[in-house]
Amino acid sequence: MYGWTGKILRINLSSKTYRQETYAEEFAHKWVGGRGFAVKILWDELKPGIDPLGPENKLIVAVGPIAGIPAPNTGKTVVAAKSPLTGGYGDGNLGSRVTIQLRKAGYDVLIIEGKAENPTYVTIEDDKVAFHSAAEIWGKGSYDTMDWLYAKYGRSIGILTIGQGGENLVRYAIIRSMEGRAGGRPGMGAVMGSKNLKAIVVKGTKNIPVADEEAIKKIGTDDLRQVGKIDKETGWSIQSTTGVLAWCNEVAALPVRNMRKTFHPDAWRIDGERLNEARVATYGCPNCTMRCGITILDKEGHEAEMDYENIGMLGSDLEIFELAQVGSLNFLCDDFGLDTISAGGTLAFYADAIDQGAVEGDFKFGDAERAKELLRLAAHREGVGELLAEGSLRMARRFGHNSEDYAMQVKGLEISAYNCKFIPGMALAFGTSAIGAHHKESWVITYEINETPRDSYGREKAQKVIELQRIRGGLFEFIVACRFPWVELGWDLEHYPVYFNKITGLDWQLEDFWQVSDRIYALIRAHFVREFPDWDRTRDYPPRVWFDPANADKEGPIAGKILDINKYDELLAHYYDLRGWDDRGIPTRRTAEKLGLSEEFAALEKIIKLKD
Ligand code: PTT
Ligand code: SF4
Repeated sequence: MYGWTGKILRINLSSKTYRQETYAEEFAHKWVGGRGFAVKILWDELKPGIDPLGPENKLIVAVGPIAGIPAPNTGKTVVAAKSPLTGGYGDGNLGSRVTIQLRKAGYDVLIIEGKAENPTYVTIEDDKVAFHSAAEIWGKGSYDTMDWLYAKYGRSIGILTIGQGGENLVRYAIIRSMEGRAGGRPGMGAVMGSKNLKAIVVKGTKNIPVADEEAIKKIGTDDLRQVGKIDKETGWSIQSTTGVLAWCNEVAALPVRNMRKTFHPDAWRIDGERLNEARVATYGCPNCTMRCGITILDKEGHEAEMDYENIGMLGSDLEIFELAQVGSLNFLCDDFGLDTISAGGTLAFYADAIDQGAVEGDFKFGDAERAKELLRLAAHREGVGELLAEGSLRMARRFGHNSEDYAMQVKGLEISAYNCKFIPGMALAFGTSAIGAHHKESWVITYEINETPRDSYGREKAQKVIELQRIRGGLFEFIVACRFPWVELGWDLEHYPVYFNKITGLDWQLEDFWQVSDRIYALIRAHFVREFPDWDRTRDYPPRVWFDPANADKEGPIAGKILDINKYDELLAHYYDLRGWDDRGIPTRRTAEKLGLSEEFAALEKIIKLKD
């Protein structure tokens, strides 16, 4: 088998044992890699109802067939587990040297199970796995931890680590890797922490099995150069992801004040132009020629790496418009290992709940110093941090007073930095995003605002959401590559079957990938339904406040406009129909069969009756 190493490394932290397992070609062809491998393994191996923060949960680290080869943006890795934030399948995708080192060590997948007795870190060097005491690094931030590991093992190693947030089981703790890379929004860092696992270090020396090595070397190297050239010509990485902030402000899509407002006159102070002016360094993932990580000096003088989501959620949504202060909040999230989106959304919800009288507290929008202190408290679960560490949905359920209506999340995962109070297609994208409200699955917002009437709820919007989910939540997550060349530079999708075929020796067309995407989407949905057998379509609704006329903007481009709940429900019905899911949002028996999931759905049928 080319393209895949065909090997899984299973590590048990309770017994300090490990073993290599092989998987069949059929498994590789059906699930391809990354998210595909993770969703199938977790489906097979997790018992429904387990505590995501208990030893029965498993952490999967998975790459895909094109990961790590010299072709554009192939330095990404998927981390996945049952989510402590949503209770369903959760994952994330981060740039890491682990991608290449894991492939060179001879594996496509790591399965980490059990729980170490004491704080531990694990090293994987080809066939050798060792368990080490993490006593010296437990309690340290992710930057110090990475420096400590680099000093011991050299800078070429792949590292996945957590900060204090993961150690203290903050439900939105992420996993960190090289420089500013972070991933696993739905609490993958907390799952590592729950296993007393501070870090995973990987180093490999083998060759990645490629069918046509000469061809991939030539095409991949040419294409890396080409992507770099297009980036230079377009100037995309001058502002990188933050270029979108000014646009969001202009079209009334910016998160401001817990998403109660959609634009702000001070937004320019934290936009991409200001960020580029403040730039002190640029970082990127391995195998990337359009490096997008921009760092600035934060208020305390640390280097903080900033993306749009981070600035939107820790800046405008908290009404903090001093770039260095936003940098400080970003740096703290990175060091503590907290997801910036959920951390920002949770703090914004807290300030809003205090404003609305749902709870007493001493935090106000715009108070950067207190926000920093609250992040520290959350990461250590001290004082009010015990509450903040739970995320906005659980907090709302404790506060009552209808505060759940303005907890800006779907399925427990905080909404990324796009305020959709009047953007129906993007609201649907958040509503139906596989793992909770993440923009990574379907970023339909530019299509919707630039190319369609914003107030339409037509079937074509549901179709577009699915089309993007197939590419973003599917293709890029299972072949495992960064999607930015395609999203930002218009790099043709047709390049991907070429890489895939040269690597695997197969002859797939783009259409072949969409079947895999739909299969993965259906099985992720099955995970959620298995955990929540009372599943109904309201779980695919965004928060109530986006439907509340009292919450409509009073001025600006969308003054007086708000989402219509009945029309949203019709849009959702189109989405289900196009996907072959029933009116509860569950794939039908026929769809499951078509996707080769009869066995999995027969198991699901023991929990909930399926429809034809
Ligand atoms: C991703 C989510 C994002 S998406 C951002 S900014 W973005 C936030 N970044 C965080 C951060 O930084 N520090 C932190 N403590 N928490 C953070 N949480 C947020 O996490 C990321 C880039 C970006 S920057 C994006 S869009 C693209 N995402 C990709 C994806 O999801 N899949 C894929 N195949 N390619 C992608 N390319 C781009 O990668 P999650 P990274 Mg992250 C500091 O993982 O859980 O999906 O959350 O991976 O290596 O940092 O690169 O405007
Ligand atoms: Fe990493 Fe950015 Fe390059 Fe994508 S574009 S591979 S996120 S540095």
